[in-house]
Amino acid sequence: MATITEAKIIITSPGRNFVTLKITTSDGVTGLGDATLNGRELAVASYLEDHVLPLLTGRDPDRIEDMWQYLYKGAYWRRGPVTMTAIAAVDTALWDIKGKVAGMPVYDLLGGRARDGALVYGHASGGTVPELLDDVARFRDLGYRAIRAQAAVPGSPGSYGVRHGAVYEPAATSLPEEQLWSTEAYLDFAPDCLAAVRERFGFGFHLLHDVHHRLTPTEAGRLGRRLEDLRLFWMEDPSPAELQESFRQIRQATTTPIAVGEVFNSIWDCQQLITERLIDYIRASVVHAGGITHLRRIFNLAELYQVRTGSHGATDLSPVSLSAAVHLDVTVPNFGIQEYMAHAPVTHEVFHTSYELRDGALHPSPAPGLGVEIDEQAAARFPYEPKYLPVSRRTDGSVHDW
Ligand code: KDG
Ligand code: MG
Repeated sequence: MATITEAKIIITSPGRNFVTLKITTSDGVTGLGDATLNGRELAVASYLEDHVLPLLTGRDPDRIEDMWQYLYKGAYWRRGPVTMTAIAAVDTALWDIKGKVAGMPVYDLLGGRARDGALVYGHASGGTVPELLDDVARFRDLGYRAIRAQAAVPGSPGSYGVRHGAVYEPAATSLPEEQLWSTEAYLDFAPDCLAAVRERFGFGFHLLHDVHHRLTPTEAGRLGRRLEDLRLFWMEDPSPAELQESFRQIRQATTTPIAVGEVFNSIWDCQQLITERLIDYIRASVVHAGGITHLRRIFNLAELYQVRTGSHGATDLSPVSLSAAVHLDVTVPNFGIQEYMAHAPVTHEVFHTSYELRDGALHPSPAPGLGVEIDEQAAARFPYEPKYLPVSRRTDGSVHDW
């Protein structure tokens, strides 16, 4: 029996911060897991380094489910983003190893492909509506069949999702930037802005929009109703979702499809949302929801309730978890869409990937495992840089959801 002989954490910042777990077995097989928690990276690194790595040496890398239960139940303290991201890293690395040992891509270990590739959506944005329209045109020219549209709201400088450089990167400052937010200005602006996209480009592609947790259920219901004629693929994170039952109010107010879950860590965060069909798409990710093992459980529950998948895939999810997501996406019957924000070219100096974007879909490679390798020498050239996500404040100075 092979055993785990080495496990180490690689912290690197090629374009942005990433925390990666690398596990090596006695047979010399290596596996990678993403452990990046944007703005709180070192907490997960310490959880792994100080409390998990000492438990791994000598264990059987084949027993993925047992490892998951051991780390989850064995900690006594359950759930939460730090714990679940750390478990995800171990889980993902073990699936990578199992695939390499079997000589199979992870999607074959998961039952084989149910589709050729995973439809993705790209992120169009603009400081003004005309700029947004130009960006949508660019994504259409690149062959994207689904596009998220965000624009700066006049009078609300803290608008979410507007790219300033080549890559959208909200965690950009060494202390949190405080941004001004006006819900009133947003609600006046968003319907006209999204209507302008449909007016110029028509309905021959999927249009998505991210509210980023900034509305109350009443406001979200009103927005969803105003957007109905635009036939959005989804309205994302209309309200913070700690109170799962509050989504019933949004649901009753509008037929605009609802997507939620990028900040969820476990199946219990979305149990009611799924089983009462309060959402249409579940956005939990491999890295923040306990790895392939636990995300598959969430997706399987969702399948029973006709809820489809739409995994989070912003650039703070490393190429390792993006690849893991795509392997899972192509196997589950209830796949909906995969978010894809291409990483900065410098990120690929460290992470060598093999998935491919073709015809608006990501295709995992048939290479054994997850098909991602890390260049540790390159990683050492990009030391960690403390970076925080912004904080939103309303016009009266009080803190709002970012
Ligand atoms: O780290 C936070 C980002 O991942 C998040 O703001 C991105 O909302 C997001 C999205 O939909 O990609
Ligand atoms: Mg989002």
